[in-house]
Amino acid sequence: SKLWKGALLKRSLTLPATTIENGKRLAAWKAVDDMIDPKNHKVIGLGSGSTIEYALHRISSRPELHSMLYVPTSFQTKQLILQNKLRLATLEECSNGIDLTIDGADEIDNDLCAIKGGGGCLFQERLVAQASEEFVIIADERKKSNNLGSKYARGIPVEIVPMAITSIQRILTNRYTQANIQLRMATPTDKAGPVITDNGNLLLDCHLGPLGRQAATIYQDIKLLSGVVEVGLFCGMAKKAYFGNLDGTVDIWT
Ligand code: ABF
Repeated sequence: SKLWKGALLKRSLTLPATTIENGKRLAAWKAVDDMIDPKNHKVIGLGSGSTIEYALHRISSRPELHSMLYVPTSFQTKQLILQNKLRLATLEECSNGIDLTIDGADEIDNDLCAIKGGGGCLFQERLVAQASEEFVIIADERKKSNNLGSKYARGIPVEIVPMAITSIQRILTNRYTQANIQLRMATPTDKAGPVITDNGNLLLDCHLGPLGRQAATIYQDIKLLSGVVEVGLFCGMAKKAYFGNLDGTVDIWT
């Protein structure tokens, strides 16, 4: 269509039908088309990561979605909103809240509990999600899980104020004796130093093993420690999850 624009959009249109990237695109496009209401929505929150880029492309291709405000959850998403010439708003400006937020995730279980923060944006993602009337997750089929923590290899991300990093790593290591808890480094060889989040903090990746139904409890236990800014376990937040499958279909979990 003449309405479609943007280099990345062109890239996504040429994707073979059975790729992970196509799964991301299918989920993102369906969620945008199903969930954003051009007549009633005024403010939309946008998550971070590669799947959310496809949501941006879809929004960009539909002029009736250009009048509303878009709230980013990271430096990456802020740049995408600007590049796509959409209307940018900060969370502070949205005194009436956010109508809907669409975001990616790293692993999602049948209760729509999700591991998030593989991209390091968990704090702003949570802030925007909790300010939203509705929260929807988009992902490719690899992210479906029967037992949270059994699939995503990097562990539960925890964002921590720098001065607390050593003490919290020690506390968590003592508390979860089977766990492997690592400071996230910018490169595998550690030469570039630790990852610094958009908020100037550090990240611990906590391999706790499969969580079963304990995810919400573990979230609270870790979040209660002073110095912890956010924990990448999002339970009881999502209303729906859209999964793009390799066979070209989309599954919707509610
Ligand atoms: C954000 O981006 C994060 O919470 C999650 O870690 C990541 C998912 O990225 P992708 O869509 O690239 O897999 O949503």
